[in-house]
Amino acid sequence: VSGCNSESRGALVVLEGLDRSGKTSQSSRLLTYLEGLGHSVELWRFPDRSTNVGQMISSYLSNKSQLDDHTIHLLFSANRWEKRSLMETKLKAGTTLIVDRYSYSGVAFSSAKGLGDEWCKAPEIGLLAPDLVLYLDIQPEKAAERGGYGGEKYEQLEFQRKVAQCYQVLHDASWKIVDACQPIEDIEKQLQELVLECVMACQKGKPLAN
Ligand code: T5A
Ligand code: NA
Repeated sequence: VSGCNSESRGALVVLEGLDRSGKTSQSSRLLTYLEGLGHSVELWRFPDRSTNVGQMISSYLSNKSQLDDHTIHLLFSANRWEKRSLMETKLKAGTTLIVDRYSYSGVAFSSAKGLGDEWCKAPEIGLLAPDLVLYLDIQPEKAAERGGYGGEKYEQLEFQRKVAQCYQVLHDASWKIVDACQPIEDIEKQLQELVLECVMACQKGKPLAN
C-alpha cells in the first residue's frame, strides 16, 4: 500500500565528473541509501554499453575501432535518446534514477576535442533535464593518481585537463559541486542530503522538464 499520491514521480539525479572522480562508487552508495529508505530507485549509466549503439561506443573507447569525432559524439547522444522513453516511463511511475554520466559528459568530452559548444549541445535538446547534477570536483592530477588510468581512449592527463575546463562552463542551476578529494564517506553523506531533498521535491510534484 503506497501513501504517495499518483502525481508523485521519481527524481532524475545525474553524477558528473572527470574519469576516476568517484562517480561509480558514489552512485552505488546512493542506490543502497535510497533503497534502505524504501524508495523505488535504479542505477543507470551512460554510455549504456548493452545496446548496439553502446557496443560501438565501447569498441571506440577501448581503441578497437576508430571513428570521426562528430560520429562518436552523435553515437553518445543516440545512446541517450534510445533510453529516453524508458527513462520517462520509469520517472513517471515513481522510480528515481541515479545516472552515472549524461549529456554534460557528451558536451564536455567533445568540446575538449575542439568541436563547437553549440554543435555539441544540439543533439541533446529534447532529452529529459536532470533534477539534480552532482559534479564530483577533482583536479585532473589527483584523479590520475587513483589506481592509474586503465587505458581507455580518454584516460590521459592532458585530455582530462581540457575536459575539466569544458565542464567549468557547463554548470547551471541544477548543479551542486562537491569536493571529490574528501574521504569517500564524507562525500557520501553530502550527496545523501542533496539527493533526499531532490527526491522529496519531485514527490511533491516538481514538474519533469526537457
Ligand atoms: N563519455 C561519456 C563521452 O565522451 N561522452 C559521453 O556522452 C559519455 C556519456 C566513459 C568514457 O566516455 C566518455 C567519458 C569517459 O571517458 P566510463 O565507463 O563512464 O567511461 O568511465 P568513468 O566514468 O571514467 O569511470 P571511472 O571508473 O574511471 O571513474 P568513476 O566512476 O568516476 O570513479 P570510481 O568510483 O570508479 O573510482 C575510481 C577509483 O577511485 C577510488 C575508487 O575506489 C576507484 O579505485 N575512489 C576514491 N579514492 C579516494 N577518495 C575518494 N573519495 C574516492 N572515490 C573513489
Ligand atoms: Na574511465
